[in-house]
Formats: sequence, C-alpha cells, structure tokens
Amino acid sequence: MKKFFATLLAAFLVIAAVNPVTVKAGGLLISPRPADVTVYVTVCDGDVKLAQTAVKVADIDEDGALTINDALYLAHEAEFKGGAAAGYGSANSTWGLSLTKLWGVENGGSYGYYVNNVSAMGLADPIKDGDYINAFVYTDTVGFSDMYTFFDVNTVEDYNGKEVTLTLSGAGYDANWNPVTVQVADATVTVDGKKSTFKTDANGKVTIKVDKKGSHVISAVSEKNTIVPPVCVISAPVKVNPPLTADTAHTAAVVLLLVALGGVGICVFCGKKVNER
Ligand SMILES: [Ca+2]
Repeated sequence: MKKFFATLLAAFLVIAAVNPVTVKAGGLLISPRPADVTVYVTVCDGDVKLAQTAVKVADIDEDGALTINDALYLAHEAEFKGGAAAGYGSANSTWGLSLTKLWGVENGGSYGYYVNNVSAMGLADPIKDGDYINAFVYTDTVGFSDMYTFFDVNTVEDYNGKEVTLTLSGAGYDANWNPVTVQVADATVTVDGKKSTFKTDANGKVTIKVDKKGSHVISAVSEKNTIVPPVCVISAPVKVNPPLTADTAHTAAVVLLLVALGGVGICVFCGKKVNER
C-alpha cells in the first residue's frame, strides 16, 4: 500500500511538473515556472565554427531576462574548448552590453549578431523559444565589408537525397544606408566545409543534391564578396519503429506466453529426468 501511495505521489509530481499552474500555498500565489527556451546558435569566424547548436537558455547574467548574451555564453560554455571563460566575453560600454570576445577572438569589438536573420540592437535583446541566433567575427576589421548572408530555410529535415533549392540572401544597404536584403549571386555552396560544384545564380538561387547520408552543414563561400557564411543544416530521415498496434501487442503477448510455458515444460521434464535417476 505504501508503494502504491509513493507511485501515486510520483505520478502527481510528474503531472505537476509538465503542467505548471498557478496554485495557492499558505495564502501565497506561486506562479508557474517560465517555459523552457531553446534557441539555435551559429558562430562564424571566416568559416562556420558552430552550426545551429541547440542551447537551453538560462538567465546566466541575472538581468531578469533571457537574452542573446545568455545564449551566446551558454553556447560557448557547452562547445568552446575551455568553456565561456576561455572563449566568450561581454561588457557594458557606451552602447550598452557589448561583445568583447567571440569564439576566443578579441578584436576590439568587431562582431555582428543577428536573430532570425535580423540585425539585433544589442546583446541584451530578449530572445524567445525557437530563435536562430547567428554571431560572427568580422574578418575585415578595417572596411567592415563582411556581408551577413543567409539561406531562405534554416533546416531541411527528412532529407531524402533528392534535389533541394535554396536561395541565398545578404544584408546590404541602399544609397541612403537603409538596410535592404540583396540576392547573393555566384557563391559556391560548401558541404561540411568542402566546396561543391553548386553555385548560386543571379537571383541567389541554387539547387543542390547531397549524396552522402546523415546530417550535413550547407554553407557558401564567395570570391566576389566577403560574406559571413550562411548555414542550413540538412538531416536524414529519423528511423521510427512502427507503433505497437493491438494486433502486434497481442502477438507479442502470445509469443511470450508460449516461451514461458516452453521454459516451464523443459524445467518439469528435466526435473522428472533427474528424479528418475
Ligand atoms: Ca539574462
């Protein structure tokens, strides 16, 4: 009976954990925990250092919000050799919270970061579940000619080895320095860092086909422009075991029963033989 109540309590706690509700306890209102926020962090320094790494964000800097700073810190903590202490730095400056080190590079503050391919205002910008955060080190720290580029899709799931068409765009400026999106032509697609034969056309479009199985990081390089590598991750179909139907469950139960009965039969038979000796 004790075990029954313990199981019941455990089940209740599990249900309470997955369904947080505001409850009253001793006259106090206990608010539900905020929902988990997972974002996908990409870091580039000339090439792709980190490709859409999933980061479960926590308020690391204790400013009361989940921000780009928290996500980048945690991405380094998880993936950079030596953790965030070795590879990441941010500090308050005239322009607010700013990057001082990205992927181990300290270049006096020449970094860029985008959320869902839109330039962020600052490191303290709030983020939400499912956001894609792309941070990069400027390779041209004199003219800042590095153009942020991105594909029209972040991921291609269940990739079956067939052709996929991607469009490569870049963040540019018009004559009045207003931000505009431009097509990136003549860029060579890379697969896991290696150049392919696929090139973007005048409209930034390219149709690719990857023969190798598994997941791959699709990016691009350009001989014409200095571009921040875009990232699209394609992943192979996930094998899922067929669900257990009533029929298969019934068959499995019958087989198990027969095996068990067979075992009992052998034991009885052997026991009898031993007794006969
Ligand atoms: Ca924070």
